[in-house]
Amino acid sequence: AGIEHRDIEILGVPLELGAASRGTLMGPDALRTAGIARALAGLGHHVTDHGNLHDAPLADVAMDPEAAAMCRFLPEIAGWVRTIHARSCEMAARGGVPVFLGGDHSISMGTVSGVARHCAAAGRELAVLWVDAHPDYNVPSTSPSGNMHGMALAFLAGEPVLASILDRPVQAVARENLHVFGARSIDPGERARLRAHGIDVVDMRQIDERGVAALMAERIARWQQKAVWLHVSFDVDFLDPEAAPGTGTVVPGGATYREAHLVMEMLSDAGLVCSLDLVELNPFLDTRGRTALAATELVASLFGRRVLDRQPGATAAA
Ligand code: 4U7
Ligand code: MN
Ligand code: MN
Ligand code: MN
Repeated sequence: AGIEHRDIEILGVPLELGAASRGTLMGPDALRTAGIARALAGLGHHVTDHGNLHDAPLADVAMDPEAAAMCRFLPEIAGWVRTIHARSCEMAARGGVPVFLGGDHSISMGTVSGVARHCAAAGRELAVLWVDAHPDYNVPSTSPSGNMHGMALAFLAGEPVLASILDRPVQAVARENLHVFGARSIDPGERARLRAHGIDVVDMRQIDERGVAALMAERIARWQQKAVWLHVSFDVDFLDPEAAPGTGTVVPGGATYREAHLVMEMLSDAGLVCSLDLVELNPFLDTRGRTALAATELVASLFGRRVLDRQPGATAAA
């Protein structure tokens, strides 16, 4: 069975100020060195690399001052988010598959909000799969660090205190359409908010107990029923530090290399993914490109690479 060929549009977003450690600004270039565009083109896709976004001007953010004081590099990051948002919305509207190479995870405030704006205009329901060791659901008052990559999903859920990061109304993603997958580090205030909001969080224990296949099959069935636009936001710290040492917030007990591929393969079979973030790669911390290469292989799986063709009906049972 052949794969469906798609127009893939790559945009590098070299932002690092949302994370505690410097170096994710080299992420897009390391992924290019690892051969991400070649791998996708080799699968038959039409790939356009738009290069990297440039430094954005500082933004004036009308946030409550007490909250703003808890957000590190707020004017810088809001400037980037506004620029990313405009580009993302434009890319989504062109009809290809936008692929954003980070950059720390605060870029997703722009990428996903841009896609969300397009979906609202096009009448598509948006679902977001946040593949990550962390839910990134902090608000300024619950963040232990003030680092904005830990607040990205809360912003996308429409958290009012963060809304002024964007210079236009935020098209919030419905809470029932937010899915965190792979969590194993959640802050106390963050946990309380996730529970209060009823967010679907798959932690590593569930993955241990039930396996990736059953958990993904359940979610895929729901997404297919609703014919959603699925945006995947993939933080490389989902992977165990053994498989992906090149990131600033490693947490032990992560997904194996194969578990991560199975997520991608199942998503690819389902044909649901319309946009992707690949974030938090820090080449300065990497070991001989291991994390950049692993991430590149995972993206290839997401866009159709298979070891063997599968027979119709050979999909995993829930
Ligand atoms: B990442 C953290 F306290 N929760 O808010 C925080 F543990 O994009 C980490 O998922 C956030 O890597 C990690 O600073 C953000 C911390
Ligand atoms: Mn993250
Ligand atoms: Mn993370
Ligand atoms: Mn991180």
